[in-house]
Amino acid sequence: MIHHVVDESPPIHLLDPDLESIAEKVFAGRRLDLDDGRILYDTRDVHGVCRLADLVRRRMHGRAAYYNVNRHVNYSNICALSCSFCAFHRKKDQDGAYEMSVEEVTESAIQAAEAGATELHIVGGLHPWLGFDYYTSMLSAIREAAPRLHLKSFTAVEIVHLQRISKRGKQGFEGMKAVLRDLRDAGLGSLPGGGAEVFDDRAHDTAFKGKIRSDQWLDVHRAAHEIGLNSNATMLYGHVEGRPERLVHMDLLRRQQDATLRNWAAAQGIESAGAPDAPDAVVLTGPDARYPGERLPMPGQTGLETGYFQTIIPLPFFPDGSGLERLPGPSGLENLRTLAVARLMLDNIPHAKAFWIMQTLGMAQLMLDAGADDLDGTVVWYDITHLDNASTHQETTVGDLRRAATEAGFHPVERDTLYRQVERTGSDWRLAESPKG
Ligand code: V47
Repeated sequence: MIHHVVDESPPIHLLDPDLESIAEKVFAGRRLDLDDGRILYDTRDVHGVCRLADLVRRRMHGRAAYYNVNRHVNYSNICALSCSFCAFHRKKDQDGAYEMSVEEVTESAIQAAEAGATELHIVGGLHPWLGFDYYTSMLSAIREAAPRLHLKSFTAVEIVHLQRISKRGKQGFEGMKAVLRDLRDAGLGSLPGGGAEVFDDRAHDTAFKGKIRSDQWLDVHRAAHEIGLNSNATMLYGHVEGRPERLVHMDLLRRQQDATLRNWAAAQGIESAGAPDAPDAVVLTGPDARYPGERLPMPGQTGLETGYFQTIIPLPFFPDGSGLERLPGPSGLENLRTLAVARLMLDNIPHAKAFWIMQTLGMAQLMLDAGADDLDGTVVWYDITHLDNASTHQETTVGDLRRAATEAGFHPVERDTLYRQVERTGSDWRLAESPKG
């Protein structure tokens, strides 16, 4: 974690008087409630919302704009589910269906490591016949061949699938933890935030029927956090859900993170971090000199091993090629607002990511001024959206990401998956010394 001196804040001009009581709370580091969230979504002063999110972002991260050097590998698109929002899945005999062998995945990992990647993001469909062994062998083969690569792998729905096929016999939460331990021992470093979609049963039954619901998604991440793995959280929006469901989604993530950070603080003997009018809340976004050191478990810290949600990643829905092609998808302004609202509401998740692949690099650049502190990475072979489009295999260079951040007035900072600063010369990299004191 990198400590930042908070810049002198320029005054914030709000055009909507309804935003003033919210601004007071933000200035004081108080928690926003769901009614505040509704106002942030309904106000015409979307730029006022962005300014408030920017204040919070600068308190936490100064002018740093994080990115990483990463690669995505989708080991198979064959999936037992057929979610209507997803353009990626195929059935076994369908055109375009594929699965990679452990050797092929490992070869991609070696190439990624040789190109200087620090992270491999590995996800795939719920493959109907690959055994549990395939997954553990994949992780351990990569760890053997490319030991410095952090493996951010498998969404919560894949973990539930792996629990089913692992034949470990343990059910429920303890079974999840056991499977996660097996995966961790094989080389798993953290969980990506995918598959959360939106935590609402009606939207779920329309667009993601058959996929795990919010309670199971949250349980998988809680299990990961309990065994010391960090994870991210996505929110897929702009399809069949509405703004109120997005706020519920944020609230559920926020509650779970409160409990995780509270338990960690109690076990460390750290005084309760409660916000003035919400004693159970752990608010990281206030004018608080104790962030991050006394608010978050730091990587490598000895003592209680606790993971937590590192990053909120709002994902705008892409209708093309999906079963919901009739829908228009969210507008640019809605994307900007949703990122800013997520930054303000999710006051206990340290990072907010503008995933440039889905937001576009130009929009991600604007989002740096509206709450985002992370652009994701250099990413090659991104297949989840835009599958049949020749330009689907998207890559940006470190130079492009750094230029985008600098042009927007930020300091580009390369990070590893756990947000530790990376120093790099070409494909050679090492972790920077963390600041003392
Ligand atoms: O879970 C699927 C989404 C997610 C569509 O953790 C779609 O650092 C838009 O989770 N339109 C996968 N989105 C991507 C993901 C992710 C990406 C980058 C970084 C991280 C991280 C996580 O993509 C899926 C689903 O929610 N998705 N189909 C679509 N048509």
